[in-house]
Amino acid sequence: MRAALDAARTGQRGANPLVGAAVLAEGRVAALGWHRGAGAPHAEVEALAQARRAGNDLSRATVVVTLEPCHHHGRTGPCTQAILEAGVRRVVYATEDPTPRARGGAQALRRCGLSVVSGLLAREAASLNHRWLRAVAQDRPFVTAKVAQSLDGRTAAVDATSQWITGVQARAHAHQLRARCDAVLVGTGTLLADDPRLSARDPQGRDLPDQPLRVVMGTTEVPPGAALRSGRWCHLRTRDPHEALAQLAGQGVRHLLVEGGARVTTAFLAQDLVDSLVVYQAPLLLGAGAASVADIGVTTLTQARRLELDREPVRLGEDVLLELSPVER
Ligand code: AOF
Ligand code: ZN
Repeated sequence: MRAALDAARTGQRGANPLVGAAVLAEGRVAALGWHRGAGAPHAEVEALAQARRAGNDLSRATVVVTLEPCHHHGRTGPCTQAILEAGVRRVVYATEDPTPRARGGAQALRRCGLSVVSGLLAREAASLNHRWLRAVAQDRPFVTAKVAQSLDGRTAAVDATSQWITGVQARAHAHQLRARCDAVLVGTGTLLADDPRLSARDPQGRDLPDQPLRVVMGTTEVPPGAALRSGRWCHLRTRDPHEALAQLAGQGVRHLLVEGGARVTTAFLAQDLVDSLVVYQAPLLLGAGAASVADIGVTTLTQARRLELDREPVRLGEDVLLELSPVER
C-alpha cells in the first residue's frame, strides 16, 4: 500500500482522485500502476496490464489499491470487471469511493467470491485526496486556479500591458492545462480587457483535440464580437463563486479552471473554493503593476493562507511552475 500511495502521487490533481495500485504475485510486488488523470486508464487496470506484460501468474495474485475499485462505465470501463477478468484472488484497498456513480465495487467483488479487505493506510490515502473528497462531498466541480505572475506577484505593468509575462514553454503548458479541464472561467473584467479566446491550442496556434467550455462570470454583458464566441461558451450572470459552481455542476462540469483576473481569483480564494493552485512564476519585476491576488481577508500574518507544494517545482524555460494545494485551516 505504501508503494501504491507513492505511485498515486505521480498523477494529476483534478476532477479525478490520485490513485495508485500494486499487484502482488509470486510473493513480491510484481507491478505498480497509477491513474494519470481524467480520461486515462485507472490505476488497477494499469498495474494489471503491467503485471501481465511481465508474464506473472495472476491466479493467486492480490491487487492493492489506494481507492475502492470503481464499479461504473465512465470514461473507461469498470475496474471491478478488469479485476474479475484478471482472475486475481484478493483485493486490498484503503478508502471507499464516495462518488454515487462509481461506488459499490467492494460489494460487487465480494459477491463474485473475491476476498476484499478495506481500510489499510486509510488516513494517508484520504489525506492525499482531501481536496477532491471535499469537492465530491460538496457536490461541486474541482477548482484549479491558474496564475501567471512576475516575481513580485504582478500580472500586468502599471499601464496594464501584460503580454507576455511568461515564456513560450509556460504558455504551452497552460494550454495543456486548459485541455485537461472541462471549463475555463474568466471574469467580465478580463473579458473586456484581453478579449481571450479561452481555447486550448498547441504552440503553432492550432486547436488541441480536447476543448473546454468557455465561461464568463459577472454581470456585464458579453460583447457581440467577443473572441470566445467562436466556441462553446456560456455566461454566468453572477459574482458569487458558489452560485457559479452550482450552475457549472448542473452543466456536467467536473473540473473548472479559474484563469482570472484578480477579482475572480480573489473571490474563489476568499471563499476557500480553490482546490489546486497552479502558478507560472516569471523572473521579472513589475513593481507597482496589478497584483495577481487582492484582498482575501488577511490582515495579519497569523491569518495568512498557507499552501503546500504538491510536487517539486518544474523549470519551464525561464519560468518556474509551482503546483500547490491550500493547507486545511
Ligand atoms: C478506480 N481506480 O484509478 C480511479 C478511480 O473519469 P472516469 O470516468 O474514468 O471515472 C473517474 C471516477 O472513478 C472518479 O470520480 C472516482 O470515483 C473513480 N476513480 N477508480 O477504481 C482509479 N481514478
Ligand atoms: Zn476504476
